[in-house]
This record gives sequence, C-alpha cells and structure tokens, in this order.
Amino acid sequence: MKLNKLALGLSLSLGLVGAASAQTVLKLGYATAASSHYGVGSTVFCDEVEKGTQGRYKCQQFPSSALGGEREMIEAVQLGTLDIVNTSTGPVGNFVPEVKIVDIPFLFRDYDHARKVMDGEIGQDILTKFPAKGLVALGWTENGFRHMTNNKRAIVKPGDASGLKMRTMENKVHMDGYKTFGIQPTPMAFPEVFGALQQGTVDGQENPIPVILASKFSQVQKHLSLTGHVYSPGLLITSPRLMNKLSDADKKVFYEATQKAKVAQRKKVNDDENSGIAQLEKDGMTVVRKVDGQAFRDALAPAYASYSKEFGADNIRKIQNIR
Ligand code: EAX
Repeated sequence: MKLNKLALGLSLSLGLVGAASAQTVLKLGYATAASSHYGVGSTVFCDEVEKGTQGRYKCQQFPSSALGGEREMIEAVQLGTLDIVNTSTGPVGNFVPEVKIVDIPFLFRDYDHARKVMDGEIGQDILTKFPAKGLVALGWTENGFRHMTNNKRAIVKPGDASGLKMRTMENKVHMDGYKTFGIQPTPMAFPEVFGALQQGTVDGQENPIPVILASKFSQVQKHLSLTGHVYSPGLLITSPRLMNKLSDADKKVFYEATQKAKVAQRKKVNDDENSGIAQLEKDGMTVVRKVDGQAFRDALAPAYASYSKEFGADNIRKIQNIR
C-alpha cells in the first residue's frame, strides 16, 4: 500500500513539475505608462498569447521605460535579454532602414490613410525586412500623429518654431524635416525627456496626444500646437530566436494576438485624441488647434528633395496616392 502512495505522490509531483516547467514567461517592454496606448495594446497581446497557448506562454510587462529607451530595448531584443518590445518606429530605422520612409513628415493625410498603408502591401512588405537584421516584426501597432509642445510660445506657423531647442527621437528623417522649420533638433531617448523639459535643457518636444497625456507633459510644458507633422507607427518586435522555438500553431497565435493588439492600441489612440486635448487644456496647457499646415508643408520642400533622393520619389508618391 505504502509503495502505491509513494508512486502516486511521485507521478503527481512530476506532473506538476512538468506543467510548471512547460510555462515560458516572455519579457515585454515599452516606453510609456501601463495605462497608455502601448500598455493597452501590450496587455491585449499578452492576454491573447496566454489564452491561445493554453498558458504555455505568458508575459511579464515592463512599462515606463523600465528597461531603457526604445533603441536600447530593440538592441536587447537582438541580444536576447528582452523577448518583445512594443515601440514607435522612432529608432527602428537605425536597425531596419526600409522603415524610415514612413517617418517622413506630412506623408500621411490622416489616420485612415496611415492605417490603410500600414495594413496594406507597402506596410506589410516593410515587415519582411526585419529578419535580415536579427529581428522579427510581429506586426504594426500605433503611436499616433505627433504634435509640438514647448515652453516659449504658441506655434502656428514654422516661423514660430524657429530657434526652439526641441527634443526629437533618434531619427534623422524627423531631424532633417524639423530643421526646415528652423528648429534646433536634440535627439534624446524617451526616458530623459520629462527631466530635460523640467530643467529647460530643451524648450519643447513633439509626441502624439496619448504620449503627452500618459507622460504628464502638461506638468512641464505650457504650449501645445496640433501640428500633426508626423504619423508615428508602432511595432511589436521580437527575435528569430524566440520565433524559432515556437510551433507553427503557436506562431499563428502570436501573429493573431498582434492583430488584436493593433486594433486595441489604435482604439486607445482615437479615444485619447478625442478626450485628451480638453484634458490637457484643463491641466493648464494653452492649445493651438488650427496651425498653418500649408506653411509647414511648404517649408519642408528642401527636405522632400532629399527624401525623394533617399527613398525614391515614386515610392513616396505611391504612399501618398493610397486612398
Ligand atoms: O513611443 O520617443 C518618443 O517620443 C516616442 O514617441 C515614445 O517613446 C513612445
């Protein structure tokens, strides 16, 4: 009798060990707060993966730049110290140059246009360029249209931005464009931005409403101008190392989870855009709702000449012509 009990106890504990060791915890990082659009998208991704793999995979999320800026997190995914990053395309062009074309200022008319391009042939083709650089793009998410904030003055036309020291992402396409407005671009990782604005080492920055809200920039910025000068896509990026461990069925779960994350993240961006501007005004920011968009577009002409050289005028036109 004793022997049976022992055998039963052993097989139970082996079973438990088996079940416990079968679970893999995925580390997933992003730059903004857990309550932000990146947190919403990441949580949907993680819930769907855990459900779709019957709990064999679950996430541990690292919000608020806990693991460093976006560039550092992408490097960590390449190195294998981070499994997944939900990032803007800001620094991604430094790893996968084909991404840079979507960072061109005033390339997209509105959210409908941008989302159609990212979900269509052009956007999907860009995703295929990642494996050659030791990364796997699970799919697009979304950061949103970027607007300018600063502590000096209201910005209505490029001349108002001239001379301002503005923090930018580590993105040459952005910096070249902003220089045509007379801005002095200061590239900086996101975790340093709030402090730099607080100390006045930069006059301003530019980010989508969801980021300005989640990062409480209204505490350190006076003026908000709805320039919408760049559409900032997001990406869920992992590594070939992780993907090669997955069965085909689990790979499908990861990709389908990314599509659901994208939908949730885009909805949060829309919600934040709808309610966030009034909130920022309530928090003390003065908001310029109507900027001279044409004057910004006209000022960009010299940068567009070099963008056309770098990316091909046809390729830029192809994106602009998507309806
Ligand atoms: O992705 O660095 C930035 O301004 C990004 O927009 C932010 O980290 C969210």
